[in-house]
Amino acid sequence: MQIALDLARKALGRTTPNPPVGAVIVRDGQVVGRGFHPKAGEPHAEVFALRDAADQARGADAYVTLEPCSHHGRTPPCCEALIAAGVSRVFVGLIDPNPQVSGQGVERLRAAGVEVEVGVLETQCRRLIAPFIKHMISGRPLFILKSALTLDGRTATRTGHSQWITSARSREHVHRLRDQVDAIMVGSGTALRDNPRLTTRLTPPGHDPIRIVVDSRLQLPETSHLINHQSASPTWVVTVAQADPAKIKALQVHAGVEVMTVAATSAGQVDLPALADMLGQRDIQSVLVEGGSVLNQSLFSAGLIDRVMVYMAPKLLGGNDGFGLFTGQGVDHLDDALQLRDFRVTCLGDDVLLEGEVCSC
Ligand code: AOF
Ligand code: ZN
Repeated sequence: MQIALDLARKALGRTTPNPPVGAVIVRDGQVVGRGFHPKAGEPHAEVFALRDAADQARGADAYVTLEPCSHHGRTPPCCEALIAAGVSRVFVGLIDPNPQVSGQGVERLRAAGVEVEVGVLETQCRRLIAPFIKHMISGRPLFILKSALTLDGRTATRTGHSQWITSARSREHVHRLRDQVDAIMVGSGTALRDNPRLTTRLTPPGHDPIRIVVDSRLQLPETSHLINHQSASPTWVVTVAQADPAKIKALQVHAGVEVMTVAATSAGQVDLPALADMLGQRDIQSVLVEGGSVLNQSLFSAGLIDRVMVYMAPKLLGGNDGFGLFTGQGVDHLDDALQLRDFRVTCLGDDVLLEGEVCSC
């Protein structure tokens, strides 16, 4: 299953609206077939693994990170392909949350005499497709709050200096993350202050996520890299319905820029739950949030943070006047703290990546 997970990860960020899935065929303790789902519309992981295994699939075991499908979607059902190939046992990571499948794949396999075990490396398999699950269940994307922090919990010095808190290795890790998500989002403050490109810079090149700027007052200048910088992916500027039509028009003339309006809160800010619904309707399943503290706080207050990824560097700024992950007032009581589950710690050279899940998906 670990091999199947690694195979599935090859297509992370490329399969939406489908989940990334990996499959391995094992015979007499030897891997004889490997496959992963490369993108929606293409065959599923099992089909590639069965093709790879050819005749050796008969009587073999299959390991699939997600329940084999039972429905006719863009492609025919994988459970039938496994049955036809004569596979004897199927080990499944987790049941497909898609109501068109949801247990029926396993049922169909068992009915055909195939032994099935569900829940193999379930936590890892679930985490891998958390964006798909979140979107399937709620119609909204999974929001990943990402930040670089000093050991004393700051995102920038008191003067706003923030380049760079973490090492080159951590920053490359962030580019891998950008490569694996559907969209990347910042608030207008960060867009103005840092003038980021929000593209994926990797060798070999990765894919650029859709760039989203939350900009209630349409402050983003036309000179911003997000408006002018060439990317294969568009920039979506999200504002409120009351925004100045002349400003909207001025931004929209730029190639690859789309201005979208959503409902406003009573304070005249973009209503983030409404934005989450709109992004879900556009099949965005994962959004990497790269600040700043105002947007982070609004997502926190709206209960929209699903996953947290903090890159912590062994640096201390001192004082109590540096910038934090959030701005404004936090919770009063520890019982109200946002509790992360499935917490992971990864060393990246001298930095540490701390990750955890909020979403119960
Ligand atoms: C699998 N193996 O590799 C994947 C599965 O339109 P289709 O035919 O591509 O079906 C998409 C659905 O199939 C998707 O919503 C999810 O439920 C399942 N994805 N299933 O057996 C795979 N990617
Ligand atoms: Zn399938």
